[in-house]
Amino acid sequence: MPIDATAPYDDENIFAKILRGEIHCDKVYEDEHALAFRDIAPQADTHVLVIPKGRYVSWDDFSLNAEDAEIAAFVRAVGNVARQLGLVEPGYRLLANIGQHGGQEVPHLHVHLFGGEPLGPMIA
Ligand code: IU
Repeated sequence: MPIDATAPYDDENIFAKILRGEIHCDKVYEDEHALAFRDIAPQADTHVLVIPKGRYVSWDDFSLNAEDAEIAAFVRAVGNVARQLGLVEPGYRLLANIGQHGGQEVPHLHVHLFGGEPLGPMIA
């Protein structure tokens, strides 16, 4: 059931629990502002989720309410993950689902990073 991108932050969502260390994840990257881990249901050879450590429901919430420095740090972290995984050449894909029409299921902002194989025209 897709979530409402403007809902208040739910501290019991699964990614909040992963950030608190209450639930295990297959971590590939972590810095002060972001965590990246492998998706449990991968849709490509490499499928990683990159999340900010701050309490943001969606891209809408993040872009409205995060400090500029936090936004910059998150964008850098996404790039760092791709470089660390060796995906820059031959390339990769980023995707963020936002709210109902975007099909967002988990109410903590996450960017999907797909790669490791030639990707079709679109992966949702
Ligand atoms: P979405 O953009 O909110 O639709 O994507 C949520 C993703 O989170 C989806 O690809 C799930 O497979 C993934 N995921 C996960 O990696 N670990 C979990 O415990 C749960 C979902 I729940």
